[in-house]
Amino acid sequence: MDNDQVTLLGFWASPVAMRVRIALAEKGVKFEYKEQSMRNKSALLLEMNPVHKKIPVLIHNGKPICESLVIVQYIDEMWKQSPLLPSDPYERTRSMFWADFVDQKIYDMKRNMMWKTRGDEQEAAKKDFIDSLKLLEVELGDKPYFGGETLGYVDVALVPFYCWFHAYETIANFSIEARCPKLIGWCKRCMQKESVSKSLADPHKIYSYAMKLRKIYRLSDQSLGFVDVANVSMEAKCPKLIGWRKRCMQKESVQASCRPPQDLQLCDEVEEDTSAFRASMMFPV
Ligand SMILES: N[C@@H](CCC(=O)N[C@@H](CS)C(=O)NCC(=O)O)C(=O)O
Repeated sequence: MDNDQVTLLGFWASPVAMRVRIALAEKGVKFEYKEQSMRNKSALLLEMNPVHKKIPVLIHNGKPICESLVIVQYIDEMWKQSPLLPSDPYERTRSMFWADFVDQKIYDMKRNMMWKTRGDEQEAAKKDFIDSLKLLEVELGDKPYFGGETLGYVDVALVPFYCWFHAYETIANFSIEARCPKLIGWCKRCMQKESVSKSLADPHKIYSYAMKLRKIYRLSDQSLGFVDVANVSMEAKCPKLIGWRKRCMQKESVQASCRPPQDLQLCDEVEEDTSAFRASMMFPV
């Protein structure tokens, strides 16, 4: 294990990359860090994560592991000291459920709250965000950490977002601490651990980065988006995949579970602008 070659491809402001840093620090694993550009993806990143082309990627002895939660699980299984996931199957699955909740509700929602510029949309996103944090507070209960007495998988999944809170609060004009004091208490407790404090970015740097991103987002608001360009021929682009789809559709189990094409025609008549809708229904299986 001493000869292990561990490399992390990351980006300084990425909460999902911070998860990996924390997990490695908790385990005391030495690693080489390679900062990646999000605009000009390096050949190494494209080679190591050809599917999503995203960071973080952990390269362990030449083998790439992608997706932050998968990476943290891998680290936990590979380096057994200071376990992050419980060994009990039920508790383990429960941790995975809440980590997935963080991905769906905190990571994904951050996009809405930060980049939507209209008042109503932002208010709705803020409410959703606080509601999700409150659910997490309930899950934390009276424990010092989600993992119990020690930092665990859910702690690692959630705590990186703490360094984004200042940006959310300033941009969306609300106080997370006023609404979720217990959760902020937990954030501060986590920050007392070196594995966490050394892995998180400076909240003020994150804020100015977020402001720059908002400017870019506002600009792209005025140009062509996905909905405008969705009216493409999937068959021309992906003939093999369409062949597979047709093969699947010959199976009764699939046919019975999918909307027939005439339904889509009906949708065409009902909806004037169906380009995005049609694209999303193109692969009903
Ligand atoms: N679900 C992925 C999310 C990875 C992700 O979205 N990474 C962002 C940085 S935070 C990225 O690489 N973005 C570049 C892009 O979307 O092209 C994970 O947990 O690893």
